[in-house]
Amino acid sequence: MTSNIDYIDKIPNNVDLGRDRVLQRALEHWQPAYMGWWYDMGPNESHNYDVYLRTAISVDPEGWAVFDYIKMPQYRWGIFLVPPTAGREVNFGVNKGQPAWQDVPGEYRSMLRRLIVTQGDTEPASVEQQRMLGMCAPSLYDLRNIYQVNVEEGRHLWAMVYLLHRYFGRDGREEAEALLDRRSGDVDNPRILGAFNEPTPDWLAFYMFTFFTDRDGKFQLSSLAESGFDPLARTCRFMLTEEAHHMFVGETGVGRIVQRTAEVMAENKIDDPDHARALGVIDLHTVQRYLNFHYSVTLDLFGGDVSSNAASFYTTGLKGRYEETKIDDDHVLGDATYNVGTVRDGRVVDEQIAALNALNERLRDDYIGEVQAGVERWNKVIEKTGIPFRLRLPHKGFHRQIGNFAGFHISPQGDVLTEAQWNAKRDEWLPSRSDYTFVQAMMTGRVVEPGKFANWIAPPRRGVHTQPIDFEYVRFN
Ligand code: BYC
Repeated sequence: MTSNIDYIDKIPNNVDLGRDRVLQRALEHWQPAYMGWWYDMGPNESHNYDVYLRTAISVDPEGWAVFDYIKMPQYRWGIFLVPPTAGREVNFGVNKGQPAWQDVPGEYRSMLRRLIVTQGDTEPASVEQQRMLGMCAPSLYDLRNIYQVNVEEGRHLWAMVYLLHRYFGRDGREEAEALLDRRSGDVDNPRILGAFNEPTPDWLAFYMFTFFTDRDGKFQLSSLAESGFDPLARTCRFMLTEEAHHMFVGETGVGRIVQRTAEVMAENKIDDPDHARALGVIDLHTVQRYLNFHYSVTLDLFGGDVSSNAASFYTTGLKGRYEETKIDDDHVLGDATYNVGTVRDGRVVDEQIAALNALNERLRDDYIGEVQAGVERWNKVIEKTGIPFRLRLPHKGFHRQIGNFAGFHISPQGDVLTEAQWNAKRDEWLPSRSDYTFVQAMMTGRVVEPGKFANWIAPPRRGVHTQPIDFEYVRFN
């Protein structure tokens, strides 16, 4: 690879890249590999499009969201940490009260690296999962939004790779390379966490993913933003500003789909949601099945309900709870307890365990609270049209592969069933092959006329940034 390109100039940053020769050399190797990955695994056939994107060129209010047309391979994937807080301390665990670490504490090195690698692995995975969706976008507005999400996931990968290169030496560089080698869904070299190996085959799945799974991103990043390892905390804080937009895309995307369906049902005086399909919209039962799938797969991302890993991450001060510093307790959790669900004698029951071992479950519960509020907002959209249907979150134990509920067959209502009973209902509860076929058949071509939307989705309330809805968000050249 040629190394006479000035990568440092091309990479907006507030980490003084230009002064760090070791880091520069590492990035000179990694950057071309990243671009190779983007050309192979980034959004399909998009490299020559001009896309109206926001780019972060600094962390201050004027610089973190600069809008302009850009070709995605020329997007300036920058490295940003929020400014340091003077006197910041480790705020929890056995090291509570020590100055926050500016370098990797030697005894926690491998644990910390593993957290950063796991976080980093999800970012390119999501781009890979979504790479074909541009071909069937419901509008230029939505096409631009998915591309925005994709370039920012790319930037989030950069954020983790910066930490690996800057703080972990040779094994950090190896891990950074491996992040570009694994592939979502690959049998031999898959992504690390389950949900990131599932396909995202259509736009309903994409919106569900950005609503549910990106929100796991928010809660995990928030916990890492509490880390005693200050560079990680500061990196994650900046990533969270971008994550908010991804969840917005998901929430409004599903919201616009249910709005369109419910409006068409109301106009045509249809009571039975199953009859909506004939009118070219996605029936609400199918939306519910997608919801059940993405919610349950995302709940697994929080890890086991009882986890000694999570206890170690916390005790050492590497990964906190959601909004750790706002919680009013001792931040050590020596004697505290927490309730986790489990199956006993064929029923779901609560079991009290040491709070330290239940930190994954606690974060999952924080997440569920926020997700529930979003589902209620979707239901308000349906309610306004007068259609009586309501979306629901299934029971926490439904369709779980990780944790106490894994291996059991639990209905959306929380009943423990036999495998045969569960299988008999499977297609009522989760998207079936025919649901996917139906949804994908609706999304065969993309809508490219500015201001036009596919029949199955309502237009958004407003455009991007200061632009109107019929703005030419993508130019195909
Ligand atoms: N799939 O002790 P346990 C985002 C493994 S999303 C497969 O309960 P732990 C984004 C686990 O690794 C946020 N394997 O787990 C969203 C462990 O393996 P080992 C990503 C799983 O460690 C959208 C074993 O099972 N960030 O940013 O307490 C688009 C025992 O598990 C899974 C993070 O996740 C699974 N679902 O918790 C783009 C933060 N769950 O040790 C981006 C960093 C568990 O036996 N990661 N396992 O080999 C962590 O904090 C933790 O690794 C986890 C797991 C919370 C994920």
